[in-house]
Amino acid sequence: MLAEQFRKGEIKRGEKSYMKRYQQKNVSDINLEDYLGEYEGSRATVDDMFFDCGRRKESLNGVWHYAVDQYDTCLRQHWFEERYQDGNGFTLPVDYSFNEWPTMNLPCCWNTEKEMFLLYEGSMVFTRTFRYTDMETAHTGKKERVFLKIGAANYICRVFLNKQYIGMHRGGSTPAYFEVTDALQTENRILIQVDSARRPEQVPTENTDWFNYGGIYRDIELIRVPATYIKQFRIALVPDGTFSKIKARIRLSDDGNMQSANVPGTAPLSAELRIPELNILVKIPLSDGYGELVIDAAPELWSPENPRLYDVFLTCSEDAVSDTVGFREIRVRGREILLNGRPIYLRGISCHEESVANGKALTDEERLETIRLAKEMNCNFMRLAHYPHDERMAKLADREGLLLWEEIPVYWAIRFTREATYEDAENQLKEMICRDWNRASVIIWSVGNENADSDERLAFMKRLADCAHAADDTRMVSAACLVSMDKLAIADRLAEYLDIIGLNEYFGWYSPDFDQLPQLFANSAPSKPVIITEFGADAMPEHHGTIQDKGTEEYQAYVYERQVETLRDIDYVKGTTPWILYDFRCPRRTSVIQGYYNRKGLLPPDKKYKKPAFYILQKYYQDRQ
Ligand code: GCB
Repeated sequence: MLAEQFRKGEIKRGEKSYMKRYQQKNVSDINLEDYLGEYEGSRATVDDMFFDCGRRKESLNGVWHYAVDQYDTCLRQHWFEERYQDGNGFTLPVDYSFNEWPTMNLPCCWNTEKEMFLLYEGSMVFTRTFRYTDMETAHTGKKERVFLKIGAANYICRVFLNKQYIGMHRGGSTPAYFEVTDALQTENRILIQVDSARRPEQVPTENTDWFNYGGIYRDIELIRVPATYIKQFRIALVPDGTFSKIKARIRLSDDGNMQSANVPGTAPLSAELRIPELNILVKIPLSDGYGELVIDAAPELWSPENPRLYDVFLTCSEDAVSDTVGFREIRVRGREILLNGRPIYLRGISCHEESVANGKALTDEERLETIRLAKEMNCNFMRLAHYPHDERMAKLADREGLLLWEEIPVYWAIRFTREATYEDAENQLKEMICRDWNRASVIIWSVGNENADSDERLAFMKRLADCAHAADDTRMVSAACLVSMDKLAIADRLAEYLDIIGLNEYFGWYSPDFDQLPQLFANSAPSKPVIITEFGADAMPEHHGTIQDKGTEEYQAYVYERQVETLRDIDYVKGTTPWILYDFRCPRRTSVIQGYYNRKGLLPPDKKYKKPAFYILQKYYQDRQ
């Protein structure tokens, strides 16, 4: 019956439906090679993101059914079409049963959910049902638009709703937004396939020094907006050294048909900005869907010591958003970093996003614990390595008063000559910038880490640095560079395109000769501030010995002592983020002192106590306040 209807052309399920392919090519899914090709379209990118702070959100977190789908059978067989329910006589046995599958509470990293998933990399399929009521249309007669936001899914996710392919997203640490307005019904079945496989052309590539967690590990939400909505809302202090102007920029989702703006006799379209505590209530004129305004204001400046935040509200016709923002100025003058016009030393620490219990899907308590530990060490700065952490982290840092470095996973040997890899990296960079643009705590965008200085890499990373500069004129751009061991100097050619030079050096560990460290600084004459973005040494928790014994807490403390002794006197070093706050899972680390963990933490993975090096850094930072 179905086949007959297909033959007669009475049923169309889209160009690439399983049945159609089956009939046209006379092959079934088992003989399809390019089964992925049809899931490349409708890719969610930075262009699909929109400003969502202060918006009404419906959470789809919670219980989802799942199946481990090692061979991508879901994609090959079009499970999302639910053919067995069609009632149209399809007789093949089916290889799935959504409602009988086991369940998992999302968001989470599957690796920490079950022991058998710990090392699993590949595809998993998640599904659930949910109800949707179109409130807006019911009450006002106006059609609302609905978007699905996935806070993060590592690395690729593909979304299907009510038997339709909605789209896909690449990049494991930035959010994906999909419009689902036309696919929604009252009763809905959603299916999300997540693929955590490491691949050489991805960003990062298959080789990193951290654990490859899989899953949908950040919030899954539905967001409702009016037909035309506020797509972008950026607000910051004007970085002109006067601390007396705030600039707001607004972009609508289209050219501004929110009101009858183009109809003669009606008021021109504008947005209304309100910051009650600054007595600001202004209209921002919009033309072609865009408007910006510089407003005289004297906000109390945000700083780690005084993390003053203001509630801001923006409305435009039927749409309204809000945010809580701090106003501060960060810039570079010569070899100095200035926060609110005053030189600052960045007393930092590097940090991965991980806990033993939850992998990357941290709870807010765990994030706060990280911030609290940094503050206890007298830090005013943290390097969120090596990929964008959850957006909550920057919101907490805004509130708690901690400056942040945010980074994309352009890590080690990326496929620098492959244009699609560049586009992926650039998209991740723009998504990170777009997501956290209003966060006062974020002062540096980093475009990569420890990439060897080749011509191809220089071209790739220069493009990224230019892109970050173009996207944001209120922050600094940096990268964590390698020491040039040939010259024993800071000589990375990328430095020319950065505002601040990040430098990873491991004297006392990978480079055993400490005396080379002062020599390195003597051989270098950077024209910009330098942050030592990494130094450190492994110490197995509670493993003791003398300062000759590598891998002991004593040796790690000795490395910290020698490092700070040298670094404190280098006038162009304007900050340090040693490697790293706590030990983290790492498949590459197989030695007996490591046990599949990178042990350079100042705390063990469970953060239960502090290794002695913690106190050395704490003391150094106290002296530098
Ligand atoms: C580095 C990397 C970092 C590693 C660290 C190490 O230079 O940037 O990701 O984990 O060294 O421990 O070797």
